[in-house]
Amino acid sequence: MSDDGLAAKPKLKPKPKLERPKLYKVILVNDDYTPRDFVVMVLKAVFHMSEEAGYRVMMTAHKLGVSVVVVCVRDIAETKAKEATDLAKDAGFPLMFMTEPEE
Ligand code: TYC
Repeated sequence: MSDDGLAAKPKLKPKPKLERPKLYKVILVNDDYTPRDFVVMVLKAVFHMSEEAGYRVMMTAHKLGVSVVVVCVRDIAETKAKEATDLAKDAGFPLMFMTEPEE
């Protein structure tokens, strides 16, 4: 095919750059009052963890003071942290979940 300059050129649409969303950690905080079983129950109910994973995360917070539960987008992290903290509050326990941006 000779190039008469009329051939349709593929349109080069500039691709809008999708920024990768910033990720947030949900952090479980230890306290002296919430029963271990209750912490594991919350981790299973809110974060869909297995008994074993929940126990491991709970024991890490128990021993070290804090433990990372999950890393996800901000909206989900804040919703889950609030849901879990509220579940404990309703049961009369001071259990706390915080969120913080991942470096
Ligand atoms: N330290 C609590 C106890 O001995 C158990 C516990 C573990 C509470 C982890 C909170 O994030 C926590 N009953």
